Amino acid sequence: MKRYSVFAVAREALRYHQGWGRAWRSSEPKKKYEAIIIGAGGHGLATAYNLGKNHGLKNVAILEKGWLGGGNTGRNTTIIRSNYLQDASAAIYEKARSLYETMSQDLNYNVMFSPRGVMMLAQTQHEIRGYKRTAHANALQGVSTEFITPDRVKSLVPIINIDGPRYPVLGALWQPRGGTARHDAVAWGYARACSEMGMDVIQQCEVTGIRRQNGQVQGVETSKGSIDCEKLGIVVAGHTGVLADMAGFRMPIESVALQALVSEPIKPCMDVVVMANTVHGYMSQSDKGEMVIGGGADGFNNYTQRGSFHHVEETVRALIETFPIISRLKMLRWWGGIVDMTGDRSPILSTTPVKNIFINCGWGTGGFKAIPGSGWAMAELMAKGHSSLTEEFGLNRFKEGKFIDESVAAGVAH
Ligand code: FAD
Ligand code: PYC
Repeated sequence: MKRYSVFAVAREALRYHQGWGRAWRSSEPKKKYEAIIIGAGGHGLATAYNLGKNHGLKNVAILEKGWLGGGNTGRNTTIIRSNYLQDASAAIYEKARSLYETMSQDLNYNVMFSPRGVMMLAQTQHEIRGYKRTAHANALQGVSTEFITPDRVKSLVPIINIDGPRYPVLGALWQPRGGTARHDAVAWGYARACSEMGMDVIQQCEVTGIRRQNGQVQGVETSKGSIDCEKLGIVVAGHTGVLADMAGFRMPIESVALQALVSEPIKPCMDVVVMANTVHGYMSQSDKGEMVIGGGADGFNNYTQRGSFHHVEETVRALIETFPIISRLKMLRWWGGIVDMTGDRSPILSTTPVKNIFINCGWGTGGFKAIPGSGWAMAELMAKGHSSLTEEFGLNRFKEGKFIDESVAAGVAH
């Protein structure tokens, strides 16, 4: 008789309870799908969810080479905000932020959205000008942000040192309805909803080839065999270049490591998110009490899911000046993800040179916040061939020079 450990039984019970029976057992793909999405990160899962919910396309498979949310979606620092400069960006990021407000109810899954407020510190005259400009643009776009004084910063974040010798705090761009959510719950919630619609979420299924005929997609080769599809969505973040190569075209994307770390847990001491872009550091406190810390992306291309030593040292050094109370904290965990950077720091949601292949990538260091809006827009693009939210994020902008410069909004991690 087969014997199960207590943990295995508990795990199965949890899976059953979460309604993932189909997704977890379905390791055998069907022969043909209306649509295949490559990548079970937040953007791939949200795309599939919206294909089913908004467009009635439910014969869909989501193929994942690792595990649900095991890419950047489960590795990020969960900051959600929509304080971008350009109108096209404000539209998609604010759509996403507003969808986060109701996501737990929509998915019937607690994603722990916490609109605690996000501030970006201005620590140079240049940043003051930049953030005031963003606040004015946001007012016109209907995004609620404001530029606040150092005294207001201090009252919102009592542990901050606003008189830092190198970089005093001169003000901040404040978005009161920005915040955080639990990243892996976002992936799990979407996966369960997709599974409930009858879709197949197939893990440990690596796409190794993309079949085409007469300039049109036919299907994919995977580690579990060959599968046909009518439409294909490539949503693989840092592996975009690899998948595009399989489909026979090139992408204007670079893959680099971005890292983060958490401290040992301490009592609640900071209830907003603070980003210090000039010194390349940011910090929030998790529900468990850990200080969640991150900094800039590595300056070289890489596919290794870990960060470099010099960055972590720089980040911690900068944050200690701004938050002296963290100087004696022990660090608990440290990890990295491979992010997909475009030259203008804006995403790509686009048709491609191959008919019926669509691509969603280029979210770089800032795509967690965009997941629900991106999924909504990408599904519309795949179902109808166009979406008002994706129009300006097409691949042709790199040919035509119509860049959507968001280097200030991308801020800290670049
Ligand atoms: P992913 O979650 O990476 O999903 C892509 C999936 O594709 C992966 O699971 C991968 O295994 C799979 N895949 C790849 N190749 C194949 C293949 N051949 N076959 C099948 N599957 C394949 N954003 C924010 O908004 N706020 C933040 O605070 C923030 N902090 C960050 C901190 C860190 C340390 C990192 C690394 C990123 C951070 N980001 C943040 C960025 C954010 O995490 C990403 O932009 C977002 O998660 C991208 O989601 P995705 O679904 O596109 O990619
Ligand atoms: O996009 O807000 C963001 C972010 C913070 C840290 C990494 N990305």
